[in-house]
Amino acid sequence: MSKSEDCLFCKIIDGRIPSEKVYEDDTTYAFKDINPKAKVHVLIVPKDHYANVAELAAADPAELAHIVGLAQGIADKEFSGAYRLVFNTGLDAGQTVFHVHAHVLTGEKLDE
Ligand code: IU
Repeated sequence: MSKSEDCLFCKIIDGRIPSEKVYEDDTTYAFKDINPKAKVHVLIVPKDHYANVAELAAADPAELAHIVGLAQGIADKEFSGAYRLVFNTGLDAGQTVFHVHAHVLTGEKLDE
């Protein structure tokens, strides 16, 4: 499992920083965003460290597909199956944590 020592989300996955876990399996961890932008706002992260979604897609497309499936599952459980899936990629797009994470926004009708 590849880790990055200074990475905040690696520390969350390891439990060194607390989080409100909603799901975990061998490869993937999901937790509530501390600053929710929707009624349900979950971050899904691969346990392996990749800086962004392009790196993840190139190295492990099956994990990316797994994350999409988990997002769908959360939206099915929490709402009507509708959700917004966002991967901010790069500083100028608002990425602040450089461990790839899917924002899953659901639980209510979202603004367009
Ligand atoms: P961004 O796409 O890199 O901007 O998203 C980072 C998210 O991580 C952001 O929505 C924060 O609220 C969230 N977050 C968190 O849930 N827990 C933390 O300890 C920290 C950030 I720091």
